[in-house]
Amino acid sequence: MRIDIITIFPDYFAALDLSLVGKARTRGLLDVAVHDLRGYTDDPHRSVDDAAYGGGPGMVMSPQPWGRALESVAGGAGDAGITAGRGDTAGRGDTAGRGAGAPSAGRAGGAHPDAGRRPRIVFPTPSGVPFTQRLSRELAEQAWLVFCCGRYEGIDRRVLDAWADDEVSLGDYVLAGGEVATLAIVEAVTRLVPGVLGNEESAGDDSFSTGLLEGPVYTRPASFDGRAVPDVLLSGDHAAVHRWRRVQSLLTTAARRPDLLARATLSRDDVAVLEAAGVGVPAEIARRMAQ
Ligand code: 6GU
Repeated sequence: MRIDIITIFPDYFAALDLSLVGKARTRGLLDVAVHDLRGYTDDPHRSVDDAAYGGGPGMVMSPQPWGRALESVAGGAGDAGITAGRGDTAGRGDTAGRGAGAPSAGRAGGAHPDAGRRPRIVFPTPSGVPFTQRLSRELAEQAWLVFCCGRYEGIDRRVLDAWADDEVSLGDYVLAGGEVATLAIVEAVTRLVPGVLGNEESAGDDSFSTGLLEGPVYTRPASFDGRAVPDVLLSGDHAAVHRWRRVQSLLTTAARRPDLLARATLSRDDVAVLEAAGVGVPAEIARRMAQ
């Protein structure tokens, strides 16, 4: 997978040298390039923002540096000023008629194998749609992602209209910019790329892949500070361990994210566990169970 990141703070992305992502880069599974937006300015002050039309506090990121950066990084993937937004009409995966994406400066090895293909272009923003494990899985199937990190009050709308495939938010709070959000999204996506995690199975049990939160986990020692590991985990009874984990998952989800329970696929046993725990089973589930 190829990942390009456009930002005014390239240093944030030093973290991508570490851990799983760093290892995957070394092993050639990921090709990450970070581009400084100020490198695409044409004034001596290398300015990237200006006052908002219509007034109000805060600055807006100017369209010209973004246009130049995206033209350079993503090639002919923009709509070149055509009226409809890319997200509305541009066919995903449609590469026909789009210019070859020029490999970015500084990328080793000359022409990239993905040059000429169309990237999926993501703008993290608190005004975006929620970033979920489902979207993470979808992005993990792409050969090429471009992340555009906004700052200040946001990026001039015309840049997004021309280039954005996805505008995504991490949650209902406001970060100072898209950099930390991009790091989070890159980590969530790349660990789903085959070969990156190393242990392909562990992604399958994660919170959200089952629609429920994961319950607690334990390792040695069996007693720590007077706190014992639940007996069942030491029993060697795999079926009992499996049942216990499902119960913990249900109870954790009921306590912390009851909204997820309403959408999860629950068995009759699951519903019985929740009722025995005195958890109100969502009406929608109870209705489905009654059928
Ligand atoms: Cl994606 N960006 C910013 N700036 N703030 C956020 C966010 C994204 N998601 C939640 N808060």
